[in-house]
Amino acid sequence: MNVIVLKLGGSIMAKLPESFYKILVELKRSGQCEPIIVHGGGPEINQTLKRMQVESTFIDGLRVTTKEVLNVAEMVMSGSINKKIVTDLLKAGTAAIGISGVDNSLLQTEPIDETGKMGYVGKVINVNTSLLTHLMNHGSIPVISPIGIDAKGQHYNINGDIAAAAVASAIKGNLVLISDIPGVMEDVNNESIIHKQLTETKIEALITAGVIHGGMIPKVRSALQGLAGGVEESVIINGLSPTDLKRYIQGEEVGTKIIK
Ligand code: X2W
Repeated sequence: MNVIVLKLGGSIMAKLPESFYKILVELKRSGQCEPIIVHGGGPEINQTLKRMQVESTFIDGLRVTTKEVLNVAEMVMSGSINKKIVTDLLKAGTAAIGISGVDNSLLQTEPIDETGKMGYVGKVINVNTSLLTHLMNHGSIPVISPIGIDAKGQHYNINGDIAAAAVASAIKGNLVLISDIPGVMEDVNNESIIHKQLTETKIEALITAGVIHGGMIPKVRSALQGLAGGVEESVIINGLSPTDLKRYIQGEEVGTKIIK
């Protein structure tokens, strides 16, 4: 089974053209890939917290998660965002089932940081892949909200890129991080080039040089984490050009491939 784990971040979801889901469904229907979607929702969580006048802070790109913030993250991601993606997939003509990492303990989680300074932020220690295989065998695309659960039943907020890398590692699929740019870009002699392949050493050098910055940092780090965890291939591609997804699945060189 050619499983691909697609990560859709909150900022790209609002901009994705309808044809993105249509092309994905066509690729699934023709047996070219078996997709699993893991989503985020950072901007939507920010908006809701702002409306509720709850402050939130980030440490190293991760949201410090109090009980109140956790409730909002779960409500927003496992509720409206998850069901919006399921609806878009149904409209594109496929069966899709939205779940969170809590359902059947899909994402078994532990606190990411023992000192407690991050609050309820989790790291994935195990993925219940049998649930995913079951859903795919029934012809459905699993759509996963990155909320995890520990052995005692406590829920955790997990960064979407980290959750996607854990799912891809566990299911031995390819990790496809959908972005709103064509890949990792750099200005060379006044020309914008796309890095077609990046190794860990090159990535660290580009981060130090400030070429890779902001939201691209957790993306490339998750891609590397995925590779370390057994993912065959990690790639960053442009969701705004849906044919890029098709070209990637069909073996063409698109976006930025992250290799060991
Ligand atoms: C993220 C989960 C959402 C996310 C948060 O609360 O924002 C942590 O930082 P994007 O849209 O993929 O960035 N969780 C722990 O990852 O959303």
